[in-house]
Amino acid sequence: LGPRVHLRPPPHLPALPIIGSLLSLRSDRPPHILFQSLQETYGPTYSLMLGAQRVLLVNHHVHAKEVLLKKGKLFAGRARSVTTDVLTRGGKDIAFGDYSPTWRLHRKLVHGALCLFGEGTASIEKIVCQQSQSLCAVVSEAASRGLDLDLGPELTRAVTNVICALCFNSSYRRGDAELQSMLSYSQGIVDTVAKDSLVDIFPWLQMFPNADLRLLKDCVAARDRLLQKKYDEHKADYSDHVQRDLLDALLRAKRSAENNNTTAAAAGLSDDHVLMTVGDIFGAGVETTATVLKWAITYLIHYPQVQKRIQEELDRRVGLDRTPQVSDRGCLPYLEATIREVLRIRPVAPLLIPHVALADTSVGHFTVNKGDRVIINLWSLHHDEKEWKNPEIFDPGRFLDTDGSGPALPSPSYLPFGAGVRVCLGESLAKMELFLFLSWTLQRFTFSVPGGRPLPSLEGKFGVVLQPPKYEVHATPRAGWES
Ligand code: HEM
Ligand code: PLO
Repeated sequence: LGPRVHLRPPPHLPALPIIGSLLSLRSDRPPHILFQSLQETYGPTYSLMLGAQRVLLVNHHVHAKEVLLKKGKLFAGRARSVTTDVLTRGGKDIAFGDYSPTWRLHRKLVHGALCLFGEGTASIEKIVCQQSQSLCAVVSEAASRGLDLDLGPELTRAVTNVICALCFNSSYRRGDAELQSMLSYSQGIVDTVAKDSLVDIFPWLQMFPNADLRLLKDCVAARDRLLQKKYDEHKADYSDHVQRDLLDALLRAKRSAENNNTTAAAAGLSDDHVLMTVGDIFGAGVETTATVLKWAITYLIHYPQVQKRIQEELDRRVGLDRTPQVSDRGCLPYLEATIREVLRIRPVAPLLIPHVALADTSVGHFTVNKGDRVIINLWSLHHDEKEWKNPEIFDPGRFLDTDGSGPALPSPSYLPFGAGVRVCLGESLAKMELFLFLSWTLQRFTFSVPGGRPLPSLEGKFGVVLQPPKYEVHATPRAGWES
């Protein structure tokens, strides 16, 4: 008798024909919180039906790691949906593209291009420091004129310029029209794509175009115009001898396949694939990092004592005579712990991107069928009361070792970037950006809400990324940085 004998289907929510478990999912709470609370009735791993689609929900780290790491390849598939197909021309990108040789090739190409840039990470560091400098100049200018500022667009411009440099070897000035258009189409996409909106649950609803789908299509069209323009420019002055950016790296791979008498399409390097890969990196590079920076500032405003302790650490370890650099990371453990805590308490992608089982398999003692979707509820992992004391309290101290001198990983229930074959491709870039942008700004400014205004909400707006609210901050230059 093998262990398989004990396999059984997971507990499941009630389901009706056609509408599936929709009646049990009616709620005014966002999906990650609803899925977390359903554990009380069904246990940490359960299944439900979205229309005719079976979905497995995983709310505990042991099963999450079985899916992502131990059986990573078996669960590396992605589902198609109406909205992600609009965004990615039918899954021709990395994040929403199914497991395939093409997907693997594009991950490898991006990874290689980002590493090349990194050569000792010096040149990415230089780009991020330039943008930190420019960000600080804008904040300083507002502060000197006594103006409060919505930091959101400023942080977004800074991270956009970093990813623009890496993807397209270009950057934007404040107020640039193309940047403005990018900010607004990207928000439109974040608001509409991959939400398990009715269109995604009932594919036949697309015959009745709804407002979300219209908005998404318009925003994607605007994005595609921008991507196409960059692509045409790069093709026009492409050279085999210089690789300026990610787009050049992809073009080089495409040319080399073509020189070997393989058609670009056969090699997985059609124009569509190249454009969608750059679109992913550009989109992921902007929306994720900008979102975390906004959450970080929001929490620092709520917890001024944390802000003060980071600044004291900066004063001690970096001082006033120079700006922070990547090599300071090791000696600023409290800042590092704060970044980890922000990523815990408000994970950018609280449900990751749904995975798909590529074969019949199992999770724990539960059977999983080929084609089932698997949603890892990162929110549940990061708010598990057995793993995290008072999970809704923001406390960077949890990520410090006992004597407070170095960072620590207090629980295995922590996966802000996912894990395994589908792990985030931008983890090290994102961490470097978070560290540099936060250390540069906190060295110079103290952030607070303008006098008399309420603190910004910590609730977050659920979508393909979990977004903080918009609000204005007051920046006070620190001693030695008054201009
Ligand atoms: C995927 C988190 C920044 C590129 C993911 C996933 C998570 C994640 C949770 C999904 C993993 C899964 O489905 O199992 C984050 C966080 C970031 C961040 C918290 C910032 C702090 C970035 C950046 C880039 C990027 C800067 C681009 C350079 C990607 C890509 C995927 C991905 C391409 C899809 C991977 C695949 O499906 O094979 N990220 N990410 N991310 N991320 Fe990130
Ligand atoms: C963000 C809006 C852009 O206009 C398009 C885009 C591309 C890639 C997506 C990203 C959006 C949101 C965050 C995603 C990323 C791929 C990986 C990343 C989903 C929709 C995460 C956090 O998983």
